[in-house]
Amino acid sequence: MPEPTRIHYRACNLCEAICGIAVEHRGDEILGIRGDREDPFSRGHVCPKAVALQDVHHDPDRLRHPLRRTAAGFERISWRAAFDEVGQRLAAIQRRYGSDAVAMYAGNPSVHNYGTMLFGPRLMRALKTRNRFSATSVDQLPHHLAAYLMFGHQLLLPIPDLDRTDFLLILGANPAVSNGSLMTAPDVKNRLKAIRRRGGTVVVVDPRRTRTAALADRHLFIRPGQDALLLAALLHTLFDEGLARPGRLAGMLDGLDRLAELVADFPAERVAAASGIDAPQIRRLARDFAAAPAAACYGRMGTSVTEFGGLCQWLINALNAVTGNLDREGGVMFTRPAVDVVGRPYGGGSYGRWRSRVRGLPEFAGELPVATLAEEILTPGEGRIRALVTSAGNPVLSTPNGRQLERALDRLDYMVAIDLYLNETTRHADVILPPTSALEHDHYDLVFNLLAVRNVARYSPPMVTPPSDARHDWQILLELESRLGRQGLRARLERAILRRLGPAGMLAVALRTGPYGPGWNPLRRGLTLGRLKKAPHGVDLGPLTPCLPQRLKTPERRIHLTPEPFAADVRRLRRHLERQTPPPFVLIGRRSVRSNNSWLHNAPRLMRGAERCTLWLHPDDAERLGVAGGDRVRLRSRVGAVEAPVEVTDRIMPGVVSLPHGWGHHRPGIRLRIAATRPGASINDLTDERRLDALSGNAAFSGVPVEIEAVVEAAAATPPAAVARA
Ligand SMILES: Nc1nc2c(c(=O)[nH]1)N[C@H]1C(S)=C(S)[C@@H](COP(=O)(O)OP(=O)(O)OC[C@H]3O[C@@H](n4cnc5c(=O)[nH]c(N)nc54)[C@H](O)[C@@H]3O)O[C@H]1N2
Ligand SMILES: Nc1nc2c(c(=O)[nH]1)N[C@H]1C(S)=C(S)[C@@H](COP(=O)(O)OP(=O)(O)OC[C@H]3O[C@@H](n4cnc5c(=O)[nH]c(N)nc54)[C@H](O)[C@@H]3O)O[C@H]1N2
Ligand code: SF4
Ligand SMILES: [Mo]
Repeated sequence: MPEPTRIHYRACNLCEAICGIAVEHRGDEILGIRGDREDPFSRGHVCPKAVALQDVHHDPDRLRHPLRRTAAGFERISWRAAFDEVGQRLAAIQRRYGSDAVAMYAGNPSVHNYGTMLFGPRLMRALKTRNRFSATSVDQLPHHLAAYLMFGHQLLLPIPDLDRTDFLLILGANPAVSNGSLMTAPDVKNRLKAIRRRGGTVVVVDPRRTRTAALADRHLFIRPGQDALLLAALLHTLFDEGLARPGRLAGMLDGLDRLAELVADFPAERVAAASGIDAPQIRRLARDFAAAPAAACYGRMGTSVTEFGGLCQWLINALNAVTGNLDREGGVMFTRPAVDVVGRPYGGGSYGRWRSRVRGLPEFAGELPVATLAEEILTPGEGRIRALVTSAGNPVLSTPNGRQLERALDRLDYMVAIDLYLNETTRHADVILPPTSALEHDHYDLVFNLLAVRNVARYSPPMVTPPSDARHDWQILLELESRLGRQGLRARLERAILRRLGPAGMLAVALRTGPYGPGWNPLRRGLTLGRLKKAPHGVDLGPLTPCLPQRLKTPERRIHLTPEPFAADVRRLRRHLERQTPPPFVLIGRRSVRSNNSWLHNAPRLMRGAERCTLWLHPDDAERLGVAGGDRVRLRSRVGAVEAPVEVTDRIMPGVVSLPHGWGHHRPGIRLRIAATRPGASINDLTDERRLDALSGNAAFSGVPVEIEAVVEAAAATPPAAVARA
């Protein structure tokens, strides 16, 4: 008898918007994916990427068995053989060279998979290595640093109260394309439009006129990497014009006067030239922000991945606090998720407890900046990294100077990758351990419920049962931990219990003991996993509510407005302002609605249409270089060179060029047949591992100086993809 057609409701886990989706399927075969109209949070919204869940699940290139590299290429091996080999090789390297000889890198999909979230950190700890890395240090690390130093916990991240704000100032974020980040807000475009519909204002500051800018009242072009100057000038204006009014926060703030002193050198008139925004515009922006009944300043990637990422996130928090908009309805607020990781006694953060061996970069929350990974492998001496575990990451395409990292990976004694694909990074591994696809496991948004503009909760069961010889990420991680971690009776018992509980059992306990749970009292009602299972469209737990000072994790429950590391770093910003000699061209990135970092380019439906890996160039610059749309140019930075076709557009500032990240699928030996047909070039063959936010160690992708030249006809014989500098 043919299987009946069913509708399976779940959360899309591809990006931070966590849209509810309805998957029509017959057994394992997916017939269609649409938005779940009954989801109270996402209200039927989906983006073009949702279908990738289907494409990835059915992708013939997706790995379904462990692979081992041999001289003749990768061969299939059993799970047992794979685990045995990995366990023995990593243990032997640690015995011989010490724990730090094995490094681990966790990529972005880790945070979209609660099994990985619960078991990945355990493996990291079991390895007892100081060489832990993740995509955090090419992304939101400055946000965590600011939260840790100002509010006492790295995850106390202020979230814009999007649905109630009267004034939204967006710096370096493009939610209309990214669907929001550190601001989980499905259907974000309509939420942005609603601000203006109710009489509010949206201002976007970006070196590109983005799709988000198109939805705003005002768009200001800014020179890449200069947001810290703009923010300092906004605060300066507030103090200068008597507009600093923290309101009910006044009694919880430490350092208001100090803040005024620190921004004293940055009047709007002084930063105008460097930022590219004239002084009256800056002053007007500060006044409008201060005058709004409730306002939220929100800065994301464009502010975070700069040389002053830490200062930016600090100044953004300060701007919100000084105007009384922190912890205010319609301002920026803290969430109260059903599984409250902030309430736990551990994991609050740490800073600078140790430094990286080669460059002395600071640890944050137990991790080192990934921009230093390659040199930690390549630089000889005691403490050199000799083996690497990657989990859900593609650092060859996603971290600065990917070419250098490729060279480094070839120098490792051993590498293991937990990944769905044989790609630019995992091709360097000795063993690849592929987990189940998203539809084969259950799902709960441990991270994004913490970052959502409303308190919500939703549990998604697996849609299909995985094949009997498949392994989930958490099972792979736990198996490795059991071979590499402590071996005492207690440790073994704990792992045996966790193996039985799995992520769902752990979730059940966390929900029961969480802020909405009944605890262990059988008579009390409250949010349990059982109740979530009966609510396939999710449960709405209400809007964000003020929670300060109770929720602060600083010793005296006070807000530190001027933590010393930031105060000291202002000196660097001052020097930067004095030393402005802009290079002829600076490079920034770009995201596309139909990409997801590096890993959805094998989804056939997302790859249709025009070439996307193009270089955006302003018409004046195109004329100066003598190139037109479709011509190829060569870009050169300190670390390398790539070629790309030009797209001429006035949606970018003169002197600024933009190339998307996540491309460069021309590398030999990968198994991504669709991606390889349109490989594009990797922007991270140009980005520079030495350009960092010196304070946090976050990569400074934005504003990389580049030289550009037209590719002359004769050069057409060279391969169309990227060419590394010798
Ligand atoms: N120049 C430049 N570089 C950037 C950025 C930029 O804007 N500009 N953005 C940065 C940002 S914000 C981020 S987050 C990073 C991302 O950096 P990474 O996380 O290193 O890269 P991704 O492209 O997300 O690669 C994810 C990998 O995980 C695999 N994968 C997908 N799902 C799963 C799963 O469920 N389990 C396992 N085990 N594997 C899975 C995919 O096959 C892929 O290999 O890139 C950063 N790099
Ligand atoms: N479709 C799609 N969605 C995604 C992703 C994806 O790859 N594709 N990736 C996901 C991930 S991992 C993340 S972290 C989020 C990121 O989410 P966002 O931060 O919203 O996304 P970006 O497109 O990186 O937006 C950064 C913006 O900053 C601008 N910018 C660059 N330099 C500067 C600068 O110096 N100053 C200012 N003010 N602006 C600058 C860029 O032009 C860009 O518009 O998106 C997530 N969602
Ligand atoms: S916006 Fe994000 S969560 Fe929503 S459907 Fe698209 S990829 Fe999935
Ligand atoms: Mo990210």
